[in-house]
Amino acid sequence: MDVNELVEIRPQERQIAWQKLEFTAFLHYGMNTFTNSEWGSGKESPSLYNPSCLDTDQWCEALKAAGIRACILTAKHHDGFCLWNTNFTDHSIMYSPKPVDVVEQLAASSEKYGLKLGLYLSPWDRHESCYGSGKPYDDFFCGQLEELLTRYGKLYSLWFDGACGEGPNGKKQVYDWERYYNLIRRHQNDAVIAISGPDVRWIGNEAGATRPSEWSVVPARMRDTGKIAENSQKTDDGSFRERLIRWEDEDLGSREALKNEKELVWYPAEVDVSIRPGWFYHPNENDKVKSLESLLNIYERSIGGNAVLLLNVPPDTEGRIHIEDCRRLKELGEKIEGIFGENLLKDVLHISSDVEDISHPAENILKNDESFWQPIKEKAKLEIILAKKVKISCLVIQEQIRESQRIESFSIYAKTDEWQKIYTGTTVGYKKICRFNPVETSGLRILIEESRISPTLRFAGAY
Ligand code: FUL
Repeated sequence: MDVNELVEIRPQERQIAWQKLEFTAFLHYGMNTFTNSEWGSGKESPSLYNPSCLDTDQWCEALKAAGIRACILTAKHHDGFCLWNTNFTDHSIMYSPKPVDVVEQLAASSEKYGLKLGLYLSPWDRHESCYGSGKPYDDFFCGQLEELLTRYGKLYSLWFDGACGEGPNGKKQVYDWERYYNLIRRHQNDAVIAISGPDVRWIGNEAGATRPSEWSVVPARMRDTGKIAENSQKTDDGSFRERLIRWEDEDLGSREALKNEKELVWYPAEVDVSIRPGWFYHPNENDKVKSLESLLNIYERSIGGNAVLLLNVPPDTEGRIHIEDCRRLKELGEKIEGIFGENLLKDVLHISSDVEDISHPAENILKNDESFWQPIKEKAKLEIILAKKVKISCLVIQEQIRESQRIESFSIYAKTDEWQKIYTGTTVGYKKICRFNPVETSGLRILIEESRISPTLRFAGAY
């Protein structure tokens, strides 16, 4: 693959809008919440679903406190129990003691709180009798999907799990993915289709592990739904949630990795990880909510590692987010605000670069808009001189991904008595959070050492 072809691979508008959300939440809630399990059999009675004080406003409030901008609800998990008033099955909330449409409630709450809404609809359905029969199940699934796509306003993501097993009759369904995708594009063209879908790539583990070099330009074969299913969870096994990135999946997008590929795509990564050990709420995990330190670390490595963070926060049997999770989310939000609330690159005396291009000058990186710096050279240096010294331990940089992903390696220097190297990195992409030992500096240099033709930077911030 020639380098000119690499930079021709660019994101769709829906992928850019999704990436800009940065911090999003998963809400695993449903029958499993009430049976204290992770995977239901599909044989559970709807009478078991009975939240005592369902409050989706409270969910949104808890998420907002952390700075989360969107949420994805499990409208139907593998057990087939539906959280909305569907016409296609009576295995739903409508036949439970609490016949309240949760999708409708959450759609209203998320609108009220300014959160985007996405839905998880498990293709694998352990309850539905036509599962595994081919077209009849595809009709059933598309019917459900269409209800979700047309009744609850604008959706930002449709999330299809790779997990797939046999149905109640022992048969396995061969999904008509193209038909599902067409239906989504028809009704919700701005929504991304995630995981078993063409727009958003699963990072490949559920433990919050990330790659040091995360590329959004990857081989088209990564979208193969068969492969995605193969790598997904196959049994209800807690150890799967702890598995990290396998070494053979470490490098998906370097020039070396792509050199023999025939077709490439823009397929950016999403990190899905739970705030607790399980995806669903379990009372015995109330003291196992991840620490602030661990969450902040995941936040910085994922969002600051060219990925979107999808942090799972499971509502409990009352139908509320548990107080422990609420506390942690609030602490996390305060911490993030404390770190990233004020960009210390405000009093800039002088900004310059060694290769100037008048249409994309260096000062564009100080504006928080779509404009960008772009030297017409693979290697380039950008220098920022500050009016007074600042103490910093972090630099955030962003490429203009509309121009593809180009930076392959870079270094950062701080001006103490002399210029001192404080960081070396590889990919940047949508956002890179570069952490280093605290340093007092009156200037910064960003050296782009390797890039694809001509790199871009649209933002730099020091904290
Ligand atoms: C997995 C599922 O099997 C889990 O239950 C959970 O929904 C997770 C996000 O995806 O594949």
